[in-house]
Amino acid sequence: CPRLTTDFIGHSIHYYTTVSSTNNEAKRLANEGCPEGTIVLAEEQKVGRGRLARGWFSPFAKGIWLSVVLRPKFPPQEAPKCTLLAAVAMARAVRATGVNCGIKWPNDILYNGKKLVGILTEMNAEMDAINYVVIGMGINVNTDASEFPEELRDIATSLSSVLGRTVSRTDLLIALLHELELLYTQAGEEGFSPILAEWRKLSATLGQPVDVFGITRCFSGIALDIDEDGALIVQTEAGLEKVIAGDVSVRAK
Ligand code: BT5
Repeated sequence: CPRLTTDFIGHSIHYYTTVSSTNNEAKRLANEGCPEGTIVLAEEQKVGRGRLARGWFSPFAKGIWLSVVLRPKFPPQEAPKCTLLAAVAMARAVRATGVNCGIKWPNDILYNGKKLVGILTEMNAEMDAINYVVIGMGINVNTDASEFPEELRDIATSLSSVLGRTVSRTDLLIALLHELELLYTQAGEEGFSPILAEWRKLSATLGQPVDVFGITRCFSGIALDIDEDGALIVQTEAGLEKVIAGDVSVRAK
Protein backbone atom coordinates (compact mmCIF):
# COMPACT_ATOMS: atom_id res chain seq x y z
CA CYS A 1 0.00 0.00 0.00
CA PRO A 2 1.63 3.31 -1.08
CA ARG A 3 2.19 5.84 1.70
CA LEU A 4 2.74 9.56 2.02
CA THR A 5 6.37 10.45 2.74
CA THR A 6 5.74 14.04 3.89
CA ASP A 7 5.90 15.59 7.37
CA PHE A 8 2.96 17.95 6.96
CA ILE A 9 1.73 18.39 3.38
CA GLY A 10 -1.25 16.10 2.86
CA HIS A 11 -1.64 15.15 6.53
CA SER A 12 -5.08 16.73 6.41
CA ILE A 13 -6.93 15.62 3.27
CA HIS A 14 -10.35 16.87 2.17
CA TYR A 15 -11.55 14.50 -0.54
CA TYR A 16 -14.60 15.10 -2.72
CA THR A 17 -16.17 13.11 -5.48
CA THR A 18 -17.50 16.28 -7.09
CA VAL A 19 -16.68 19.87 -6.22
CA SER A 20 -17.01 23.23 -7.94
CA SER A 21 -13.28 24.01 -7.71
CA THR A 22 -10.73 22.57 -5.28
CA ASN A 23 -9.19 26.06 -5.02
CA ASN A 24 -12.52 27.47 -3.81
CA GLU A 25 -12.78 24.74 -1.14
CA ALA A 26 -9.15 25.24 -0.11
CA LYS A 27 -9.67 29.00 0.27
CA ARG A 28 -12.77 28.39 2.38
CA LEU A 29 -10.84 25.98 4.63
CA ALA A 30 -7.88 28.36 4.83
CA ASN A 31 -10.18 31.22 5.88
CA GLU A 32 -11.55 28.92 8.61
CA GLY A 33 -7.99 28.38 9.90
CA CYS A 34 -7.07 24.93 8.55
CA PRO A 35 -3.47 23.81 9.20
CA GLU A 36 -0.68 24.45 6.75
CA GLY A 37 -0.31 21.54 4.35
CA THR A 38 -4.05 20.82 4.14
CA ILE A 39 -4.94 19.48 0.70
CA VAL A 40 -8.19 19.32 -1.23
CA LEU A 41 -8.67 16.61 -3.83
CA ALA A 42 -11.61 15.94 -6.12
CA GLU A 43 -12.41 13.25 -8.65
CA GLU A 44 -14.18 15.87 -10.73
CA GLN A 45 -14.55 19.66 -10.78
CA LYS A 46 -17.70 21.21 -12.15
CA VAL A 47 -16.21 24.70 -12.42
CA GLY A 48 -12.45 24.08 -12.50
CA ARG A 49 -10.72 27.43 -12.89
CA GLY A 50 -7.72 28.68 -14.83
CA ARG A 51 -6.33 32.20 -14.61
CA LEU A 52 -8.34 35.27 -15.63
CA ALA A 53 -11.72 33.51 -15.31
CA ARG A 54 -10.74 30.81 -17.80
CA GLY A 55 -11.97 27.25 -17.30
CA TRP A 56 -10.12 24.05 -16.49
CA PHE A 57 -11.43 20.76 -17.95
CA SER A 58 -11.50 18.29 -15.01
CA PRO A 59 -13.20 15.00 -15.99
CA PHE A 60 -14.14 12.35 -13.41
CA ALA A 61 -11.25 10.18 -12.16
CA LYS A 62 -9.00 11.05 -15.10
CA GLY A 63 -6.67 13.52 -13.49
CA ILE A 64 -5.35 14.94 -10.25
CA TRP A 65 -7.36 18.03 -9.32
CA LEU A 66 -5.55 19.25 -6.22
CA SER A 67 -5.16 22.35 -4.06
CA VAL A 68 -2.57 22.79 -1.31
CA VAL A 69 -2.84 25.36 1.50
CA LEU A 70 0.47 26.93 2.55
CA ARG A 71 1.14 29.66 5.08
CA PRO A 72 4.58 30.94 4.09
CA LYS A 73 6.52 33.38 6.23
CA PHE A 74 7.90 35.35 3.30
CA PRO A 75 6.44 38.73 2.18
CA PRO A 76 3.37 38.84 -0.13
CA GLN A 77 5.35 40.13 -3.12
CA GLU A 78 7.27 36.83 -3.13
CA ALA A 79 4.09 34.72 -3.42
CA PRO A 80 4.34 34.39 -7.25
CA LYS A 81 7.46 32.34 -6.62
CA CYS A 82 5.15 29.66 -5.17
CA THR A 83 3.96 29.02 -8.72
CA LEU A 84 7.55 28.50 -9.89
CA LEU A 85 8.24 26.26 -6.88
CA ALA A 86 5.14 24.20 -7.64
CA ALA A 87 6.14 23.95 -11.30
CA VAL A 88 9.58 22.57 -10.37
CA ALA A 89 8.02 20.04 -7.95
CA MET A 90 5.53 19.05 -10.63
CA ALA A 91 8.21 18.72 -13.32
CA ARG A 92 10.26 16.44 -11.04
CA ALA A 93 7.25 14.21 -10.29
CA VAL A 94 6.13 14.08 -13.92
CA ARG A 95 9.66 13.35 -15.17
CA ALA A 96 9.88 10.45 -12.72
CA THR A 97 7.02 8.79 -14.65
CA GLY A 98 9.21 8.90 -17.78
CA VAL A 99 7.69 11.96 -19.46
CA ASN A 100 10.35 14.45 -20.51
CA CYS A 101 8.32 17.58 -19.79
CA GLY A 102 9.34 21.25 -19.72
CA ILE A 103 8.02 24.32 -17.90
CA LYS A 104 6.43 27.20 -19.78
CA TRP A 105 6.47 30.50 -17.88
CA PRO A 106 4.74 31.01 -15.55
CA ASN A 107 2.40 28.12 -14.87
CA ASP A 108 2.31 25.34 -17.46
CA ILE A 109 3.99 21.96 -17.73
CA LEU A 110 4.21 20.99 -21.38
CA TYR A 111 5.17 17.99 -23.44
CA ASN A 112 5.90 18.66 -27.10
CA GLY A 113 4.20 22.05 -26.78
CA LYS A 114 0.99 20.56 -25.35
CA LYS A 115 -0.25 21.26 -21.83
CA LEU A 116 -0.09 18.42 -19.30
CA VAL A 117 -0.47 20.52 -16.16
CA GLY A 118 -1.82 23.94 -15.20
CA ILE A 119 -1.13 25.74 -11.92
CA LEU A 120 -3.25 28.46 -10.33
CA THR A 121 -1.83 30.19 -7.25
CA GLU A 122 -4.12 32.39 -5.18
CA MET A 123 -3.08 34.43 -2.16
CA ASN A 124 -4.71 36.10 0.81
CA ALA A 125 -2.57 38.69 2.59
CA GLU A 126 -3.17 41.36 5.21
CA MET A 127 -0.88 44.35 5.58
CA ASP A 128 2.56 42.95 4.75
CA ALA A 129 2.02 39.32 5.83
CA ILE A 130 0.65 36.36 3.92
CA ASN A 131 -2.37 34.73 5.53
CA TYR A 132 -2.38 31.83 3.09
CA VAL A 133 -1.40 30.77 -0.40
CA VAL A 134 -3.47 28.15 -2.21
CA ILE A 135 -1.61 26.34 -4.97
CA GLY A 136 -4.06 24.66 -7.34
CA MET A 137 -2.71 22.05 -9.69
CA GLY A 138 -4.47 20.18 -12.46
CA ILE A 139 -2.68 17.21 -14.03
CA ASN A 140 -4.10 15.38 -17.03
CA VAL A 141 -3.14 11.85 -15.97
CA ASN A 142 -5.29 9.26 -17.76
CA THR A 143 -7.46 11.42 -20.02
CA ASP A 144 -7.74 9.83 -23.44
CA ALA A 145 -6.92 12.17 -26.34
CA SER A 146 -10.46 11.71 -27.71
CA GLU A 147 -11.99 12.75 -24.37
CA PHE A 148 -10.68 16.32 -24.53
CA PRO A 149 -13.22 18.83 -25.83
CA GLU A 150 -12.66 19.87 -29.43
CA GLU A 151 -11.04 23.21 -28.52
CA LEU A 152 -8.39 21.52 -26.34
CA ARG A 153 -7.39 18.67 -28.68
CA ASP A 154 -4.50 20.55 -30.27
CA ILE A 155 -3.22 22.18 -27.08
CA ALA A 156 -3.70 19.58 -24.30
CA THR A 157 -2.29 16.14 -23.61
CA SER A 158 -2.09 13.62 -20.75
CA LEU A 159 0.55 11.38 -19.22
CA SER A 160 -1.26 8.25 -20.47
CA SER A 161 -1.36 9.62 -24.03
CA VAL A 162 2.38 10.28 -23.95
CA LEU A 163 3.36 7.00 -22.26
CA GLY A 164 0.80 4.70 -23.90
CA ARG A 165 -0.20 3.25 -20.51
CA THR A 166 -2.29 4.32 -17.55
CA VAL A 167 -0.45 5.99 -14.67
CA SER A 168 -1.25 5.52 -10.96
CA ARG A 169 -2.70 8.79 -9.68
CA THR A 170 -1.90 7.76 -6.09
CA ASP A 171 1.81 7.16 -6.82
CA LEU A 172 2.05 10.43 -8.73
CA LEU A 173 0.30 12.37 -5.95
CA ILE A 174 2.65 10.92 -3.31
CA ALA A 175 5.70 11.84 -5.42
CA LEU A 176 4.35 15.33 -6.08
CA LEU A 177 3.61 16.11 -2.42
CA HIS A 178 7.07 14.79 -1.48
CA GLU A 179 8.81 17.10 -3.98
CA LEU A 180 6.59 20.04 -3.01
CA GLU A 181 7.45 19.71 0.68
CA LEU A 182 11.17 19.29 -0.04
CA LEU A 183 11.27 22.46 -2.16
CA TYR A 184 9.04 24.50 0.16
CA THR A 185 11.22 23.58 3.15
CA GLN A 186 14.33 24.39 1.14
CA ALA A 187 12.87 27.78 0.12
CA GLY A 188 12.20 28.58 3.80
CA GLU A 189 15.74 27.64 4.83
CA GLU A 190 17.90 28.75 1.88
CA GLY A 191 15.69 31.08 -0.15
CA PHE A 192 14.49 30.57 -3.70
CA SER A 193 17.79 30.80 -5.62
CA PRO A 194 18.40 27.02 -6.03
CA ILE A 195 14.76 26.56 -7.08
CA LEU A 196 14.97 29.35 -9.64
CA ALA A 197 18.18 27.76 -10.97
CA GLU A 198 16.40 24.42 -11.44
CA TRP A 199 13.42 26.20 -13.00
CA ARG A 200 15.77 27.73 -15.59
CA LYS A 201 17.14 24.28 -16.50
CA LEU A 202 13.63 22.86 -16.92
CA SER A 203 12.34 25.86 -18.86
CA ALA A 204 10.82 25.46 -22.31
CA THR A 205 10.54 29.26 -22.61
CA LEU A 206 14.02 30.71 -22.03
CA GLY A 207 16.04 31.38 -25.15
CA GLN A 208 12.92 31.22 -27.34
CA PRO A 209 11.24 33.93 -29.44
CA VAL A 210 8.00 34.78 -27.65
CA ASP A 211 4.82 36.81 -28.05
CA VAL A 212 3.78 38.35 -24.74
CA PHE A 213 0.12 39.08 -24.05
CA GLY A 214 0.42 41.26 -20.96
CA ILE A 215 -2.38 42.66 -18.85
CA THR A 216 -2.11 46.07 -20.50
CA ARG A 217 -0.20 45.49 -23.76
CA CYS A 218 1.33 42.96 -26.13
CA PHE A 219 4.83 42.73 -27.58
CA SER A 220 7.35 40.26 -29.02
CA GLY A 221 10.96 39.45 -28.21
CA ILE A 222 13.34 36.79 -26.93
CA ALA A 223 12.73 35.30 -23.45
CA LEU A 224 16.08 35.87 -21.76
CA ASP A 225 15.71 34.90 -18.11
CA ILE A 226 13.60 35.05 -14.98
CA ASP A 227 14.63 37.48 -12.26
CA GLU A 228 14.82 36.83 -8.51
CA ASP A 229 11.08 37.57 -8.17
CA GLY A 230 10.18 35.08 -10.89
CA ALA A 231 9.30 37.78 -13.47
CA LEU A 232 10.13 36.96 -17.10
CA ILE A 233 12.76 39.18 -18.74
CA VAL A 234 12.20 39.66 -22.47
CA GLN A 235 14.64 41.29 -24.89
CA THR A 236 12.66 43.43 -27.33
CA GLU A 237 13.90 45.78 -30.04
CA ALA A 238 13.20 48.67 -27.65
CA GLY A 239 15.16 47.11 -24.76
CA LEU A 240 14.48 44.81 -21.81
CA GLU A 241 10.90 44.25 -20.65
CA LYS A 242 9.90 42.67 -17.34
CA VAL A 243 6.71 40.58 -17.42
CA ILE A 244 5.13 40.01 -14.01
CA ALA A 245 1.78 38.59 -15.16
CA GLY A 246 0.32 37.64 -18.50
CA ASP A 247 0.46 34.95 -21.15
CA VAL A 248 3.45 34.04 -23.23
CA SER A 249 3.37 31.99 -26.37
CA VAL A 250 6.58 30.54 -27.74
CA ARG A 251 6.71 31.37 -31.45
CA ALA A 252 7.56 28.70 -34.01
CA LYS A 253 11.01 29.53 -35.38
C1 BT5 B 1 -4.13 27.31 -15.77
O1 BT5 B 1 -4.74 28.48 -16.18
O2 BT5 B 1 -3.44 26.61 -16.46
C2 BT5 B 1 -4.41 26.94 -14.31
C3 BT5 B 1 -5.19 25.66 -14.18
C4 BT5 B 1 -5.31 25.22 -12.74
C5 BT5 B 1 -6.24 24.06 -12.58
C6 BT5 B 1 -6.26 23.55 -11.17
S1 BT5 B 1 -7.15 22.06 -11.00
C7 BT5 B 1 -7.16 22.19 -9.28
C8 BT5 B 1 -7.35 23.67 -8.94
N1 BT5 B 1 -8.75 24.02 -8.85
C9 BT5 B 1 -9.12 24.88 -9.82
O3 BT5 B 1 -10.27 25.33 -9.97
N2 BT5 B 1 -8.06 25.18 -10.58
C10 BT5 B 1 -6.86 24.51 -10.13
P1 BT5 B 1 -4.49 29.19 -17.56
O4 BT5 B 1 -3.02 29.40 -17.79
O5 BT5 B 1 -5.38 30.37 -17.55
O6 BT5 B 1 -4.97 28.14 -18.64
C11 BT5 B 1 -6.34 27.90 -18.87
C12 BT5 B 1 -6.48 27.41 -20.31
O7 BT5 B 1 -5.94 26.08 -20.43
C13 BT5 B 1 -7.92 27.28 -20.78
O8 BT5 B 1 -8.40 28.51 -21.29
C14 BT5 B 1 -7.82 26.21 -21.86
O9 BT5 B 1 -7.37 26.76 -23.09
C15 BT5 B 1 -6.70 25.32 -21.35
N3 BT5 B 1 -7.23 24.14 -20.63
C16 BT5 B 1 -8.39 23.99 -19.95
N4 BT5 B 1 -8.47 22.77 -19.39
C17 BT5 B 1 -7.33 22.11 -19.72
C18 BT5 B 1 -6.84 20.82 -19.45
N5 BT5 B 1 -7.47 19.93 -18.69
N6 BT5 B 1 -5.61 20.49 -19.98
C19 BT5 B 1 -4.93 21.36 -20.74
N7 BT5 B 1 -5.35 22.60 -21.04
C20 BT5 B 1 -6.55 22.97 -20.54
